[in-house]
Amino acid sequence: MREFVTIGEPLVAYSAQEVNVPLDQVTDFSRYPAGAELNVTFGLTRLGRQCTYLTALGSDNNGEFLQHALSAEQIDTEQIKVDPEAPTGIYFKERVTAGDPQIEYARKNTAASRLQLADLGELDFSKVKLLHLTGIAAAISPTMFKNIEELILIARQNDTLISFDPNIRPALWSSAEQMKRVLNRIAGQCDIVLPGLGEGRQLTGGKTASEIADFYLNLATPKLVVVKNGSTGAYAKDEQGTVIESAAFQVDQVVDTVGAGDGFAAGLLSGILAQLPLAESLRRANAMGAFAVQSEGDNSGYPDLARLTTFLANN
Ligand code: KDG
Repeated sequence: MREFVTIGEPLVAYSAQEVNVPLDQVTDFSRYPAGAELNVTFGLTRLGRQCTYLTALGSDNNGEFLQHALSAEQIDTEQIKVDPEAPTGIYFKERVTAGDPQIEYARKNTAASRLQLADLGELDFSKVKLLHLTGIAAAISPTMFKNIEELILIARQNDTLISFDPNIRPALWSSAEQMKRVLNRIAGQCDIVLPGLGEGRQLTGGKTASEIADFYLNLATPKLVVVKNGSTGAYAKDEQGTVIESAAFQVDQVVDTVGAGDGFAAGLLSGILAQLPLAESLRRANAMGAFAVQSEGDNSGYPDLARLTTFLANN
């Protein structure tokens, strides 16, 4: 497998073309590849990193659509199982001019939710530098949760760094208590934790970015916590107590906020893989977030490395 590995559920996003119309009245949708882990993988690949994505797709037109999209981005799809017995997950997304859009999932008993790590054969972690996990994958099924626990063990045995974005999705959990307990347990086993400010407040009870960072840095494994705060920027603190705050870039028009956090993660992790100083990785992360919010698809705004470099040089 390649230097970056993730596991999760790719979704086909059906994105409303009518603006500020509730989903039940929308008739015109465009189709995009989506899913938090897929978004991060797309972002990293565009920035020149080598990525492997572990998942399962149904043998349906949505699955084919995602296979084409992953192959078009040159992502390693060797470890993608096709499950003829289960559908590919999809979701519908509103188009709004202010705030976050409403979304609705159709992702119960999907191919990805049934995937077992053993279905993918031997996973060779010898060249893997970074394993990225999210709380969405942890939530979709007990089977996928077990995959995450197994991958954490494999990564630990291979000295692979692990990053974790809690990506709170209350609709996928049976209770807020369960969500909090499970996500914090995973976070405690990962090296890099990337909560949003609102997510961090819900998960830790801390109010400020500094309190949230300290909560995770006091657990067994985390060495770096980066608290994302949307249009404001990000707060990072490492195990030595070094704090770096990095401001967000201003954008003229926000088209869609979904996928901005994953773009941020891709920017940050690309810098970490390239062994850039943390302050530079955070600038990359904020820049990716700024690109992301200016386009409709969850990942369609992510730039390639040349565009990102030009943007950073000019801003
Ligand atoms: O972070 C963006 C994701 O929310 C989006 O692509 C869809 O994975 C998705 C989800 O579960 O919400």
